[in-house]
Amino acid sequence: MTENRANSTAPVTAPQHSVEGFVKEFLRELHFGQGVTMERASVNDQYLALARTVRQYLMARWLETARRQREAQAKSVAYLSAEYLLGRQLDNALLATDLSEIVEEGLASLGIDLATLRDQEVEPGLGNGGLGRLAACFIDSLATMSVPCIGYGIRYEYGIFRQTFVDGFQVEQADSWLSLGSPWEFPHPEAAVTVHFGGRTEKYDDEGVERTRWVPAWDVLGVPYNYMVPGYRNGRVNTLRLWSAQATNAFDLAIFNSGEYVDAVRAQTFAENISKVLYPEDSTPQGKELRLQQQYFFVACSIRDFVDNVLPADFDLHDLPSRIIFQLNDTHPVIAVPELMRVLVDEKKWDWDEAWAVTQRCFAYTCHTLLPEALEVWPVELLGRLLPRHLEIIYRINDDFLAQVAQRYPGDELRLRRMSIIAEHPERSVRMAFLATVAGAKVNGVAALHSQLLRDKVLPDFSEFWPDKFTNVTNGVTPRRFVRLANPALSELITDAIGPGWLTDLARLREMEPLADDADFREKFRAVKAHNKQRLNDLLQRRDGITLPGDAMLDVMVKRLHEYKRQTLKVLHIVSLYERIVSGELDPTSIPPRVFAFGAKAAPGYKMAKQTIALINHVGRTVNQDPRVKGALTVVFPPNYNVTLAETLIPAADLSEQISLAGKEASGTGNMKFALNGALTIGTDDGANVEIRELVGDENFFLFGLVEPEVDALVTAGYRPAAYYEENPTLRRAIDLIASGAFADGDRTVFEPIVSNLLHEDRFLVLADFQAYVDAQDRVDTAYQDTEAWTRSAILNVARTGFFSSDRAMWDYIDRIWQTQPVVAR
Ligand code: Z16
Repeated sequence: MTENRANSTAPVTAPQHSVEGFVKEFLRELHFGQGVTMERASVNDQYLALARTVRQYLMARWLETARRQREAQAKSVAYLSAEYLLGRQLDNALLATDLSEIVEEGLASLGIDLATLRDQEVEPGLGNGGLGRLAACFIDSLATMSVPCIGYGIRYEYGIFRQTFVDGFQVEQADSWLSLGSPWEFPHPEAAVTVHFGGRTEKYDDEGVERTRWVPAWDVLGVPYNYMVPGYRNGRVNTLRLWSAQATNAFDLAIFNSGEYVDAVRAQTFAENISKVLYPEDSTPQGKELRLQQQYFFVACSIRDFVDNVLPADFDLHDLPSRIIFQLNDTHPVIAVPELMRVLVDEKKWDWDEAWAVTQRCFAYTCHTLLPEALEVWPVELLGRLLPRHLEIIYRINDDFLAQVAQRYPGDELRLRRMSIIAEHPERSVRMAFLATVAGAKVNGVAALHSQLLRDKVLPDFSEFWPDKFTNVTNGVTPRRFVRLANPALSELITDAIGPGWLTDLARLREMEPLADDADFREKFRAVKAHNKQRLNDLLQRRDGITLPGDAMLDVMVKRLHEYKRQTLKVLHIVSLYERIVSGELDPTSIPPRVFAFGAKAAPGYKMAKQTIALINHVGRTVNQDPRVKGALTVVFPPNYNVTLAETLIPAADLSEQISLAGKEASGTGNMKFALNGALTIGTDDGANVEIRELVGDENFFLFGLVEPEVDALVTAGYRPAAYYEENPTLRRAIDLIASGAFADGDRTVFEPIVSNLLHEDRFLVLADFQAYVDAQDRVDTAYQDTEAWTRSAILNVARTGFFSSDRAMWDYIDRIWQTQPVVAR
C-alpha cells in the first residue's frame, strides 16, 4: 500500500531533450498511442503521434504550474470569452519548448518531413475575428509572464465555417475541425458540472427568512476539455478550459417515463446542440435563443468550476475578490453577473448586499465596439423564459442602481430612463453592456480613441456617474506567433542585430532604429520581404492555384467583411485605376505594379457583405484577364482567410489597408501585426491606427480621410452621397462602370444593390472619403518608387511598434484592472 502510494506521487518528468529522446517517444506514441507501425503509418498517424510526443514535454510543466499555483494561493484571472481563435498548436508548442530543431532532425532521421506534418493540423477556429484572436494572444502572454490565468470558453464542435467560392460567391462549409482527432485536448467527463435552464422560481420560508429558489425545467452537463497554454520557454503552462455540452441522466429518465425510447434518445441532441456551432457573426449578434443558451452554459460551468474545484474546499467566499477577477470579454459572458449573485444569495444564503459587494469586486468588463447594433440586448421575454431567476436578479440590480442614480439626480426622470438596464423600446429587453458597467469594478475600451468615444458617446451617463470606473487598455498581439513563428527570416535578422530579448520585451525593437539608416541592413531587410513573398507565392500556388506576379507591391486587406471596414472603398480604388487605364487616362507603366490581396469571410446572413465578396472576385476576374492593364494591377482573393493563412500573408505585405470609417473600428489588431512585420499602413484616424501613427511618425504612415468629429458633423448635417458622385468625375466613372454590368458579363442587376446603397445610403461614408483615399494611394505609389526610403520607413515601423505586444497589454490590465501578480518558482 504505502509503496504504491509513494510511486503514485513520483514526479512526472519530461522525455529527454535530445534527438534520441524525442525519436524514442515519438515511436512509442506511434506504436502504442496510434497503434500503427512506421511502415503503415499515415501522415495523420504521424502528426497525431508527433503532437502527443510534444505534449509529453509540456506535461511536467503543466502539473508543476498547477501545483505551484495551489500552493501560492495567488489571485487568478478568469478570462471569460465565448471565442478563442487559437490557430495551429504544434509550432507554438515546439517554440515554447525549444524543440523545433530536435524534432526536425529526429523526424528527418525517420524519413519524415516536419513541414508535411505541420500542414496536417486543422486550426481550431473557435472565433470569428479580432475578439477571439485577442483572447488567444492574451492567454499566450499571461503564460509567458507567469501570471495565473484560466481561460474559460466553449468547445464548439464546429468552429468558424470554411469559406469556398462558387462563381465568385461565398459558399459556407461546416468546419469539422475534430474529425481527424484532436491531440491537444484533455477531456474530463468525470469532472462534468450540471447547468440548469427554464422553469420558474418560488418563494419559501427559510427559518423565518424569505428566500427564492429556482425550479428549473431542464439541464445539461458541461464536460471540461483542458488545453495547455505554454509560456515561452519559462517552464509555465497555463490552462484553457473549454466546455462541451452533454445530455444529463434526466434525459435517460425521460426515456423510461415516456416509453418513446428512440424519440428520447434523439432528444439528447437537444442538449448537445448547445456547444455544436460557433455563431458566425463578428460584431453584429443575431439575438438567437441558442446563443443565450451558449452564453449561460459556459459561464455557469466556469463559475461552478472555479468555486467548487479550483478554490480549496474550505475557502471563505467572502474573500473571493482576493482570488479571482472574472474578465468579461465583451457582453457575451455578462450573464455571469446574475449567476454569481444567484450562487451567493440562493445557494449560499447570503444577504443581498453582502453578495453584491463581493460580486462587484469580482468582475471587470471590456467593450470591443462602438456600433450600436453590436451592443447586445436580450428580450425580457426570452431571458425570463430561459433564466427566470436571473431576470429577477437583474431587476433587483437595476432597482438598486436606479435608486442610487435618483439620489444623485433627484427628479431627473429622463436620466433614469436612459440609464436603466432595462430598455422599454422597441421591446422590453436587458441591455447587457449596461449590466456589465453597473456590475464591473472597471470598464475598458481597446484603444485610446475607442475608450474616449466609449466614455463620451456610448456610455456618457455612466462615465459621469463613475468617472474612475473607465479606463483604456490598448490591444496587443503576441510576438511569439505573429513575428517569431510567422516571420522566421525577420526574426533572425532582428535577433542578429539586437539579441533575442525582444521576444519577451518587445519595446526593445527600438534598438533597431539606427539600423534604418544602414544601407547594408536595409538590403537584408528587403531580402527578408522578398523571401516572404516567395513563401506566400508557394503557399497560394499549392493551396489555391494562384500565381503572384514577381516584383510587385503587395497591398493587403484582410479582416472580416463588414460595411464599416469599407472593403468597398478599396474596390472603388481598384475599379477607378482600371477604368483610368482602359480609358487611356492612366499609363499602366507609370505606376509600380501592385497585387491587391483580399481575405475576408462574410457572416452567412449578411447580404451586402456577401455581395461585396462577389464584387471583389468579379472585378479581379476582369482586371486580371485584361491585356490593357499590362500586369500593373492584379487582384487575388484566396478563400478561407484564417490564422494559418494570416501567418504567411502578413509577413509578405508591403502595404496594410486599415480604412474603416473614423470612429467605427474599436481597435483593430491586424493593423499591429502588419506594422510589426514591416508593412506601411494606409489608414484612417481610427482605432489603434491613431496610436500606430503617433509611434511610427506621420512620415511613415499614409493617413487619409475624415476624422471622427467631421464624420459626426457630416452625418448630423445630412449626408448626401449622391453629391460626391455628381461632383467627382473619377468617382462617377468608377461607379458607372460597376453599374454597367462590366464585371458581371453585362448583367446590370447583380451589383445593383451595392451601387444603389452607395448612392442613396452609404452609412459608412465611402463616397465622402473616396478622393482623399485615392490621393493617399498616389502618395503610396510615389513613395514606393524610392526603394531605400520605403525600406527605411518599413524598418522604422518594426522598430517603433513594440508597444503593441500583448505582453504590454497584459501588464496594463494587471496595473489598471486586475492587481494580480506573477507566480514564479521559489
Ligand atoms: C469582434 O471581433 C470585435 C468587436 C465585437 O464587438 C465583436 C467581435 Cl466578434 C473586434 C473589433 O471589431 C476590433 O476593432 C477589435 O480590434 C477586436 O474586437 C479586439 O478588441
